[in-house]
Amino acid sequence: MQDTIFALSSGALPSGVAVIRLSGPSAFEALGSLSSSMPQPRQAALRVLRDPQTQEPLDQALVLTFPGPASFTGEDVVELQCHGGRAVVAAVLKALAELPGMRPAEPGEFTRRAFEKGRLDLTEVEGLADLIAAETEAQRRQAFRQMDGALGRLYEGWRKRLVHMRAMIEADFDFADEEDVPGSVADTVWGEAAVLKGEVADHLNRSRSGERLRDGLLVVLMGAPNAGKSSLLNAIAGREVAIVTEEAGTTRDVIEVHLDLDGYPVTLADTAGLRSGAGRVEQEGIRRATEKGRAADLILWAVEPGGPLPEDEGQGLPEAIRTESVPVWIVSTKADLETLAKRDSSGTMKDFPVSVTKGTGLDDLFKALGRFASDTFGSGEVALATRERHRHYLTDCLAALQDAVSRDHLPAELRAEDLRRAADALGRITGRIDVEDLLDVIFREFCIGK
Ligand SMILES: Nc1nc2c(ncn2[C@@H]2O[C@H](COP(=O)(O)OP(=O)(O)OP(=O)(O)O)[C@@H](O)[C@H]2O)c(=O)[nH]1
Ligand SMILES: [Mg+2]
Repeated sequence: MQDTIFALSSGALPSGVAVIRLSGPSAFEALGSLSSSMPQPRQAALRVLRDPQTQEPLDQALVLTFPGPASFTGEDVVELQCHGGRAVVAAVLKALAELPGMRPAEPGEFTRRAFEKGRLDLTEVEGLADLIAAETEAQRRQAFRQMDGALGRLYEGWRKRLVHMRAMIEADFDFADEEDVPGSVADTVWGEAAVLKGEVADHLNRSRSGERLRDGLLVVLMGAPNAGKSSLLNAIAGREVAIVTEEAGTTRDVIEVHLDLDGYPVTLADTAGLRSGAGRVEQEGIRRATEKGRAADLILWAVEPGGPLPEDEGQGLPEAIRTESVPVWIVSTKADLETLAKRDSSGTMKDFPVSVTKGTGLDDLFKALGRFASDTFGSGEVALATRERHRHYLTDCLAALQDAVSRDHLPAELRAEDLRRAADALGRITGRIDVEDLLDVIFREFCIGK
């Protein structure tokens, strides 16, 4: 018989209310030991919670019961809504721990039980983790959709189509000798497989944007020393995050701030100014800056009046970044100092004049960044793959479909095996198939009590 687990499921103490959750076969019995009588299922009731040994009152709480299997975990679940004092919660948790069959929950264990009882598939579990971690509106929307099963339904729908295709091929073998089977069923199947292949490929192409939404867009500030990068970072962050001095070569480490731009998550990174002939520490800073720039979704090239442009050899964007073809915008800093001529000689880059001293131009830059983010993430209406894990198995699925469709010189049995591989890859994303090794990694993301 499984242990009954319990944990504080609400946040840090002290708080107005603290929710302690119990799940497992002894959950109702435990509630019976702490309080006088059981409430109706799923109806809140006020109860005095008492120490089972001394009968001393511990707190007065709203209690709720959710009989399995129609509960979050699929087991009997009890929720105690206590007062959120540290000593109150400690006393209730201690009383629970002393009851037979009860033990504190591991991180993510409630959700893991929900998965094991088939209440959630793995994509829904991941969506739930993302929902708890969501910091911006767009992240919340994406996570909610995934927790609600949008991604799982998409993959499950594809998997069912593959199972159907295989069944059709089997049927084709069974009835091959009979006269009245029209044409070759198999031909239709390979046509369907080709259509599905196209859908998977499209979905995979968009998956980067789903992953980006989880992690945030990376915008990197680069430019020559003293161009005003750190001043810009501080102005955007609204606080003194980075050190600003008139000395060239102030910033060495990469300094990141997390921003919420129109609901989209953006990480803005300040980096060391690029120049040759720098000392050892600064050189390391420049190496880190270059590395960051290569991973960027967008580079903001800061240039003070008369400073170097991205395309300038030697002082401009390092070659290693140019080959990555990251989009670059120019931010013409210190616009208060002189009237700026348009300085992008090619005329293809956006150019934003800003003055941190006067506070001008920042709004336009903000708005453009917000548009950049919303263009990158799209409308957000479709279910997107959100993790490397999804992309990995989608790639397997696509390769298997490619084999199935292209290997038309091989017998149908072998091509049907390709379809099975494609279906299995999808099953691994939803957790229908053999993912034991992954579970610890996925559930470890959760906090205790979820
Ligand atoms: N007049 C004027 N001065 C500015 C403006 N922005 C920055 N500065 C000055 O320019 C100098 C360099 O600014 P930083 O923000 O440290 O420049 P940086 O690009 O981060 O420099 P490094 O970290 O050395 O690469 C400082 O003295 C700032 O006060 C501005 O909008 N107007
Ligand atoms: Mg700096």
